[in-house]
Amino acid sequence: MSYDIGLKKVLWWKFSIFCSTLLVLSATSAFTPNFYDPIEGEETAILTSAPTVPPPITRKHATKVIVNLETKEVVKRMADGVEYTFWTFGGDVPGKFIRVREGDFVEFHLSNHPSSKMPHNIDLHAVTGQGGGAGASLTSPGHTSTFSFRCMNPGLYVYHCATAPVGMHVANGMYGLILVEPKEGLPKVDKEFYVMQGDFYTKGAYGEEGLQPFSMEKAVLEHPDYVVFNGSVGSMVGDNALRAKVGEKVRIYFGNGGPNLTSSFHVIGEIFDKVYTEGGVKANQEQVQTTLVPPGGSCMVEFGLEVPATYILVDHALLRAFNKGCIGMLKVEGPENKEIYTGKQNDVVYLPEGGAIQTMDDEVSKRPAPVTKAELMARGKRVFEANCMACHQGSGEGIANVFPPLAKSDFLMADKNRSIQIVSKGLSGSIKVNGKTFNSVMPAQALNNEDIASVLTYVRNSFGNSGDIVTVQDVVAGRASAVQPTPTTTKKPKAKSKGK
Ligand code: HEC
Ligand SMILES: [Cu+2]
Repeated sequence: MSYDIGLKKVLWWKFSIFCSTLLVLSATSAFTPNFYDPIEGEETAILTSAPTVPPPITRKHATKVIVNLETKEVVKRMADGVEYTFWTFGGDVPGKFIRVREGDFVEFHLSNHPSSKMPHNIDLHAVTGQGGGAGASLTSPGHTSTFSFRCMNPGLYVYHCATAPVGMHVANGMYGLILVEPKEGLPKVDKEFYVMQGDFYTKGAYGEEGLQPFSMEKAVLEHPDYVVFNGSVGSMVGDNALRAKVGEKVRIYFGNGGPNLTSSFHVIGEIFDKVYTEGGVKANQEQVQTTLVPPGGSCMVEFGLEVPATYILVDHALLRAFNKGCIGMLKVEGPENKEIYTGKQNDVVYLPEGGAIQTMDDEVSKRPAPVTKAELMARGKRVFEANCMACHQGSGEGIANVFPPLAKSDFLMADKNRSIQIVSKGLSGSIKVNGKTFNSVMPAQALNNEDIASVLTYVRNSFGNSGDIVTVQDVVAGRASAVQPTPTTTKKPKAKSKGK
């Protein structure tokens, strides 16, 4: 008997344990998703405009982060004299930088300004879910949409508008970056910058003034007129240059909004100590010169600054840099370190054959030699325009501190023989022209005697100068008395050297 009761009791006991286990299990999966970090508290994200980055996250737990972002269509400067109607996230291109932490639960509020002509939405590459949030966030002018997502994967992600025609919304500037910081944070650096590249397609050619409409045709052909960093030509040059100091370590969060071009991101004068390619959080390459960043992609680069210089950010597809605007600057100040970089130490005339290399072709030498002043002047003008103007400028005015003037030049007019030697043999070292010191190099000009006679007659009788003519015989005699016009003494390195 007692045995029987005992068995029943044991069975009942086992059964009840089984049931309560089930209950606990089902409760766990239904109400506490503890595969994810528990959300503690709530905060509103600080959003910043390029090149500023929100401060690093010091929080050690996941939280609910409220992001309020507004889409706005604004007319802004594309280049000097050129305006464009940019479609933006937050009023600027690129859109606001969003910084959250792995595990955070983001409540995203996308507002479309009532003045917008278009509906807009947002596809965040950091989102795990339908369309990256695109469908959930489609918002008409004057409305706000809300959706939430969990930051599952740390990384640097592009976000962009995904409203049809998507290419057009992106081409008009609708992109930005969201950084999901890994739980353990990113390595500490002294300065962080936000730089994003984009290509733009305008009806008019590069530099054509006025408010430029978007060209769908050029966008489809992938022939941009502008390729820029941070939304306009010159956004980060001169007074707007990024700034840092020698000894600092910097990180650039670099994104490419495209829509079409892949960037060959490079900083002239620096080497990336570390690159986190493709927006991942693992530095997977070191000592990198140029890194590829595709449209809709990103990377982080880190480098230490050892010497002062103006470092130039470019897309190393260099015609984009020099002809379409893709240039930025990082100005670094601090003490020189000549063990790393000396600056120019010496610059002397290089005359491999003891003088200008003669490239007189037969055609030219068969032409009748100019004799009269009119003949010398006419030929001299052509020689000047082809050979001298690039440095001494169109009216011989020169460029302050770099190229001395020929216009009203006391130096030029004082000594005819010396000027023959300067043109035929080049000139280096310190000279004084109209009271101003120049200490540079003029290369020997590969000109025949007729051209030298002509150009010197021309410059000595133009731009406010007047003197006698320089004949071919003068040139022959001057060259025969060939001594270097200024001895090619070693120049002292300039006091202040500049990086590239
Ligand atoms: C690549 C640039 C360059 C070109 C091209 C050039 N020069 Fe110069 N020139 C200079 C520089 C720099 C100096 C000053 C050199 C120095 O500081 O020692 C100079 C000096 C001179 C001077 C003496 C200073 C003065 O202003 O009177 C004369 C004369 C002169 N150049 C004439 C010419 C003529 C003529 C041509 C064309 C045939 C020419 N240069 C082409 C750069 C150039
Ligand atoms: Cu849009």
